[in-house]
Amino acid sequence: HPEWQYLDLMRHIWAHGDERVDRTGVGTRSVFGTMLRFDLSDDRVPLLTTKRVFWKAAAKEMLWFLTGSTNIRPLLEQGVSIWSDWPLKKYRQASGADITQADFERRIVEDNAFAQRWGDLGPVYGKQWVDWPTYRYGPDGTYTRGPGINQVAQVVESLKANPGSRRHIIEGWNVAELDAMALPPCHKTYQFHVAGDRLNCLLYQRSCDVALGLPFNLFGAALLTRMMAAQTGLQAGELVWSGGDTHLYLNHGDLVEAQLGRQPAGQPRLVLNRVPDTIFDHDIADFAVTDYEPQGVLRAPVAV
Ligand code: DHF
Ligand code: TMP
Repeated sequence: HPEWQYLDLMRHIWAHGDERVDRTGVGTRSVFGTMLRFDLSDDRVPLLTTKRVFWKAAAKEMLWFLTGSTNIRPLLEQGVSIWSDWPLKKYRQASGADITQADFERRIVEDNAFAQRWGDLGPVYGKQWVDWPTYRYGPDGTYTRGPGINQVAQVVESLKANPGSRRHIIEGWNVAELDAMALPPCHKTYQFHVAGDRLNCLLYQRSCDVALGLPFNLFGAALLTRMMAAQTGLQAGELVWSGGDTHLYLNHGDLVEAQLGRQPAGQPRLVLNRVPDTIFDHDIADFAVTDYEPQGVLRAPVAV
């Protein structure tokens, strides 16, 4: 079963990872330089069965990237709270207010001015993917703004026009803007590759929370690959996932122990019900997961 790769990685990190103090102060066990491979053919999707993964939240996050939005408001309107911790922390620090996460989220949804002021994450994935800022160097030695670049649209076009290219890349790591981002991109580089009628994808993730982030990131990358394949008349081939600092937080021990006591079972499938005119016109209703009978939810705290 392909999921053993995930469980073996988890077991290896917990047993042999280097213990280190990380940015969040929680501490991790970590290994550097890891790889997982998943066959995406025949609607197969790397969706974990050893715990329930809320794949619709991951799908909504991916569609939110494609809209170019960097504000958590549209996510909250769809019931997705995975990006709330960071704006909430900032608001609490700035205002000194002792607001609950639920009240903060309600205010973001109900109060547009509040959402503009406190709900934005800076120029994160969505901005870089579909509106990467450009600057033109003029004869007088000054820069002027050029039009933004839609990398996703460009890769769709390059896959069709020049499938053999080795330059099909969507990049999140805009060095000049990292300091304005709530979190520099983790899943920072997606490279696509055409082999015959197959579309392969390699995701390079510089930093990976194996227990919480990775299940979402694998599903998201598979979904993106499927949408790209649908737009370009290709079949999804293989997802190659590659991690830099690949870690387990020290407070995830209960989850690790519980999950490693389970056995993967079943082969979930991701069905695309509809292929819209462009990759930007997808709706969550376009996606269905079948044959998914996961074991129970495993909760763990997110390190902020
Ligand atoms: N920080 C850290 N430390 N780890 C992350 O995985 C992470 N991921 C981010 C932003 N910052 C991060 C964005 N993605 C969850 C999943 C993905 C995600 C953020 C959070 C999460 O909490 N998942 C829980 C609950 C999911 C739900 O209720 O919808 C899970 O059990 O999978
Ligand atoms: P860092 O910026 O100090 O590396 O912290 C980011 C943390 O968030 C790290 O634990 C990796 C995790 N993460 C994921 O694993 N996947 C994601 O999609 C995101 C946004 C973060």
